[in-house]
Amino acid sequence: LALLGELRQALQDDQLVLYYQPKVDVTLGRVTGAEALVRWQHPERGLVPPGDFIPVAEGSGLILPLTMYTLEAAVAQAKAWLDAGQAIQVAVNLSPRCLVEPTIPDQVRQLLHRHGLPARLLRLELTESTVMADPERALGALMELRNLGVAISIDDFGTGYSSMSYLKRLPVDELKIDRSFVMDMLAEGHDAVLVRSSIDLGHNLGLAVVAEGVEDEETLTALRALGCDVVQGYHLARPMPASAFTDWVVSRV
Ligand code: G
Ligand code: G
Ligand code: NA
Ligand code: MN
Repeated sequence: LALLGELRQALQDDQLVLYYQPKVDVTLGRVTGAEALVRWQHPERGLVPPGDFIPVAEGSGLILPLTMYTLEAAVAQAKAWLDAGQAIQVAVNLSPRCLVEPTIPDQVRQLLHRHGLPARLLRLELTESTVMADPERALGALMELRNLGVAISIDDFGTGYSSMSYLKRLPVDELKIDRSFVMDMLAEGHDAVLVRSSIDLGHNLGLAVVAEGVEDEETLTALRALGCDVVQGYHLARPMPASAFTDWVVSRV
């Protein structure tokens, strides 16, 4: 595969860049963190979205070095923000393959140590389907990560099939409602019901609940009324380069 070879080269040539999208506290409007979203700055094709190359990396072993690359960049950025006086927690998406890779927890531990970043300023996002594909195994891996002090989210909640008994046992502290439900919640009664029950479920399990895909003020108002904790979406801000993120945070206070 030509793309795979190019992607391998891209890692060596530092062509991958992280964009950051703010996560904002619903009641106070404070920034609670930044989700790191990778893009490929391709010399000819321009900015390539992750949907065009993450699946290719996942289909090969390349997802592991790619993930270490994104983790390294995100941790370095969080440390730079911290040194500049902003404690911003960065969230990195982990592919299914990474969760079953036994060396990941130790690599994360070393990475945090090397950069001098407090573990609580790193969050790992795993989709509901990643975790529920093999919940026993996920439980073990997540325990190791959690013991480091890293925060863990269940991403794309509502798109998979969670077992309530596992959800209760998983060492996670945040549930992110998938954007497909949030985006249509004002028009689709079913989606509104799903959003509301996910918020209640999350709270009953002691988790913070994030709604992603918030695209307008009306949805934000509805989520606030439902007691949602954190929002993320184009209405707040689009994913942006680190320097723009820094400016955005500063311009809000
Ligand atoms: O940024 P965008 O909306 O195009 O992201 C599309 C998808 O790519 C999302 O599902 C997101 O979780 C995934 N993604 C973005 N960055 C990363 C990454 O660094 N690692 C993995 N595994 N997935 C990512
Ligand atoms: O799969 P994951 O939850 O990691 O997806 C994050 C993706 O959602 C990123 O690709 C990001 O660009 C996209 N995204 C973020 N906010 C919005 C939004 O308000 N609307 C839409 N349509 N996509 C969004
Ligand atoms: Na995510
Ligand atoms: Mn998601």
